[in-house]
Formats: sequence, structure tokens, C-alpha cells
Amino acid sequence: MQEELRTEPKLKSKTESQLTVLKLGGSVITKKDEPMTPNLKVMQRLAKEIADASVEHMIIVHGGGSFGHPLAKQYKIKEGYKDPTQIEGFLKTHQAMLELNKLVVDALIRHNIPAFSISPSSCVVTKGSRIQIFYDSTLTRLLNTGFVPVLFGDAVLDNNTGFNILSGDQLIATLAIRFKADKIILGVDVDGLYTADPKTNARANLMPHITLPNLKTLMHNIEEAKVTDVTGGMLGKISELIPAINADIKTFIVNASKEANVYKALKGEKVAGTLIEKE
Ligand code: IP8
Repeated sequence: MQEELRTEPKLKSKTESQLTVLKLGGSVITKKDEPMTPNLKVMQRLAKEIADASVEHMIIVHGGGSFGHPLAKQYKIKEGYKDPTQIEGFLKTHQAMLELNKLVVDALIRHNIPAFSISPSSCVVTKGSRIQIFYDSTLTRLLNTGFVPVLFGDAVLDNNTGFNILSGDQLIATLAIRFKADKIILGVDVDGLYTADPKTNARANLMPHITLPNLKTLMHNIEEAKVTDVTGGMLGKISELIPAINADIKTFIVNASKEANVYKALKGEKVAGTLIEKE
């Protein structure tokens, strides 16, 4: 049952402060191996950390985890519209993401964050899986009024293939560039960027700071996640962020499964993770 709101969310008028784009990874806010299972405890903790950090100007994007990914994979949504049976899968994937998004937004509002949901499928059209059209006037107005827009990886329409899966990672890079963000914080379920997959390789080393040229040379060492993740796990995430890093937007990868990391990253406090900078 839906809990009562503790207090009313308060709008902060837009200041000159820089924009932060925060991604909450699907594997953090859901139980990745249990279909359609949210991690409500973690969601509440993260909502509290975000509220405590008191960031004035922010966009939040979350991933699909065990809500979007299994359905997207089952119905081959990323391969585009080839068969009418996929229509059901396209709808189910979007509905699953709406369900997850409601839980995230409810948790944020309960912690007084003026969170407002925006479905990417209603304002984005891709072409060959890349964002081609982005109707951003609602988002702009929300930001200027002091709301915190909350978007998510979604099943979207595609001008080449009919439909497609838009990852939250492509979305954060696009949003960060378009709205001239100061920084991106990527909250994932590992401590940062490793030389190999730390879940399967004991010799994987954490990289606390890397530059874009280093990243490009290291990319082939990053192993793709071995779990159900149609957007390519860590490799997919980082490659999607390259345009934003190239636009001089600092990108910080932190383990959002560990308490206080997102709070510290938002406050600019010292925290274990990987900082990626242009140079
Ligand atoms: O978890 C994909 O978003 P991501 C969302 O950010 C769906 O890659 C619908 C699978």
C-alpha cells in the first residue's frame, strides 16, 4: 500500500548553480536476478542521500534492472520491429519501466524532493538506436521552475527500425550536453571502472582517475557484464558517456549500493570511485 507523503515537496527556484545529472543504475535499485523486483530499501536510502545532499539543480535518470531488461531481451526489442508479436513486448517493457519509475519518484517525493516523471518515449525518437529527436521544452520548463525531472531507460520509437531500447546512459550523456551539466554521477553496483570485470577477475584493478585518451586505450580491456543486460553492461555505459566527457563534463562513477557514496559524490566529498575527465 502507498505510504502517506511525510511532508510536502518544496520547490527551489532555479539558481545559477550548475546542473548535476545523476544516474541510478538498474542493478542498484532492483534485484537484478529476480524479475520485476525492486530494491525498495536501497531506493529509500538513495532518496534520503539525495535529499540530504540538497542539490538545487539536478536531473535524475534510472536504469531498467530486472524490470526493463528481461522483457526487452525476451521480445528482442533492440532488434527493431520485425514481428507483430513484439508489439506486446514493446508495451510490456514500457509498462514495466513506468512501474519502476513510479517507485523511484514516490521514494524521492517522500523525501521532499520535487521529483517529476518524464517518459523518454514521449519526448525522444531515435534513428538507428541513436537519439535523433528530443522535445525538451517540458524538461527545460521543469528545471527552470525548480523541479527535479526523473527519466529512465525506455522502449522508444525509432525512425529506422520501428522501435528500440534507449539506455539511461545514452540519455544522461545527451541531457548533460544539452543542459550544459557540470557533472555526471553514475551510481552503479561496482566501485568504479576496473581494468577487467571485478566480479569474475580477481586481478582487476580499480582506476581512481582516468582521462579520455586513457579510457579509449583501455576500452578493449573492459569486459561486458555477464548478466542479462541488453545495453552492454559497463562497456556500454562508458562508451555512451564519451560524448559528454568530450564536452568537458566531469563523469564520476561510484558504487551506489554502498551507503553514503551517492551523498558524498553529490556534495563533492572524497569517495572511492572513478573520475573520468577529458584530459
Ligand atoms: O538500464 C535500459 O536502460 P539501462 C532500459 O540504463 C530498458 O540500460 C527498458 C531495458
